[in-house]
Amino acid sequence: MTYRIVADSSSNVYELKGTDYRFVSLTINCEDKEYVDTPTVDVNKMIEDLKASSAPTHTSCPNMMDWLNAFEGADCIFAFAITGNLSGSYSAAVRAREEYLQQHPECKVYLLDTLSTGPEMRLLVERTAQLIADGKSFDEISAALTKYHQHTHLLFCLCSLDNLVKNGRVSQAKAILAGVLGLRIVGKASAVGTLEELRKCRGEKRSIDGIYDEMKKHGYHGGKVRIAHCQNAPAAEKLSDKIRTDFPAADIQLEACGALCSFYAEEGGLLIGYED
Ligand code: X90
Repeated sequence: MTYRIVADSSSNVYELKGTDYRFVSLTINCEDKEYVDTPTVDVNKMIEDLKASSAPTHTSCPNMMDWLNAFEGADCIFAFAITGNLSGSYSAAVRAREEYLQQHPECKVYLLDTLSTGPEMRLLVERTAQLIADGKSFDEISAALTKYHQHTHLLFCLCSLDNLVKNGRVSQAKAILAGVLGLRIVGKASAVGTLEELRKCRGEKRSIDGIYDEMKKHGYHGGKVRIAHCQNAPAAEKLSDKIRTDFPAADIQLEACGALCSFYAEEGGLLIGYED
């Protein structure tokens, strides 16, 4: 019995040591350039190139065949997709699961619309790897994941919503608010997998304080935290230090956003996945 974990690249998980793991890429397109989200993308250069170009930029999700290829050869699959409310990745994965189960009726596919992205997806992937390592059955793991998902959350802090607005992922009205100089939008992935604004903060210190306040308000009490930043390691470290003053033993890890998350989170952006 082979177990495999598959997630789309919005999770920023490109490899998982000791686990049969595959990712399926989203893509960023600008004029004649294409950035397929893999760990080899030079994200800093991508951001510079996109800044220098005035052409419209858009993104595209993996298609059914991308997911299907990632499933191929495994008996039991656990698959995680970016919120279906903002991307077609989950729909493509649904079709891939149907196809895969038709071709291999003996196989099993657990597929989750994470209603989220980035580091919350990482938490789900990591938990899955742990459950597999613990020798749990497909059904036990599926039930545990559905339950665990109720206790994982995503917050974000963004300095700009430009790319989200330009690509129709949040309304223009929100963009006008975010456009006010020096304001950062702290928000969360809503229950239906959309961006929900929680507060506007001026400056980095206030926004880090704001994020941590929101975490506590939403039930954080020392669980795992994964922070993905777009060219903003210092802010991620400050948030991590702040959490550790209350919870010195907390399992916190920081990472740089991959291509897709960097494109939408934009320079300075933070994505925070945490357990309540
Ligand atoms: O299918 C596609 O082309 C991809 C579209 C993805 C759009 C959203 C990406 C968001 C990345 C931004 C802040 C956190 C958002 C919370 C989501 C519920 C990160």
